[in-house]
Amino acid sequence: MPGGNNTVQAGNMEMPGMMHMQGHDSAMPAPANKRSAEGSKAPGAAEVSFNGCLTLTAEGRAMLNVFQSRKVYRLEAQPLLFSQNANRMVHVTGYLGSVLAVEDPRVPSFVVSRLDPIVPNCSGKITSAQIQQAVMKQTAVTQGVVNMGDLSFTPQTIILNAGQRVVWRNTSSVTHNVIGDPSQAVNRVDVKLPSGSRPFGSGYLQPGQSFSRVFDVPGTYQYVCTLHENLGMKGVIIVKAPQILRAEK
Ligand SMILES: [Cu+2]
Repeated sequence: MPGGNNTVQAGNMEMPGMMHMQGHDSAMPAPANKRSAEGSKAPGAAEVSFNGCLTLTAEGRAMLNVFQSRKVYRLEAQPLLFSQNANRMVHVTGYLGSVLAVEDPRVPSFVVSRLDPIVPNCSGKITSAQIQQAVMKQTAVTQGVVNMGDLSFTPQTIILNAGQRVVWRNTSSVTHNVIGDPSQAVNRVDVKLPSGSRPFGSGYLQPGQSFSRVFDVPGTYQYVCTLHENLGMKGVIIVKAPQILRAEK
């Protein structure tokens, strides 16, 4: 298992009040690209991201308690988005400040343009490394391609919106398969599907061959390569209902 990429995004964790980066040729080329494309909403307002626990007050206000910080923001966006994600650790991207009157100057507002749930609770036992890993999983995947190595699916976990297609490519030199059917698995418990979804299987995939499937039913899918299941060749697909978990303003 190669672990070399895990440290690359360390600087991306939490960036309240992030400085504008000048276009240095040598350092950190990638992260700035995404931001510059979206920076036209509020003049002077730089898009920033936070990780934190989303809670709802008795009055129904959405608050973000920033991870490993005393900072609290009142979140603004679609109420549905917040009620679906209450008491979860979330990754929010958006803008500081608001056009609305600030009710409590000690609690600044944060206008959410995008929200990704990253951990289904707000346990204090979560480490920043785990948060970072979860954020990377959430944000890294834009297209559903899974490469099949000698004994692994890469990425092992892929996150999609409902209706998207996953393509598995056998990029190794050995035969594999993709099995999301408990009755075909070596160990039934290795395969799990959301209720309402249909089992699937690719048949044998020789080196160079591929298989694809569209995922319409939201939920978590655990699948295996039955030829290497006992050696740990397992994968996970998380299919999200986009209208609930993602808000584009
Ligand atoms: Cu295999």
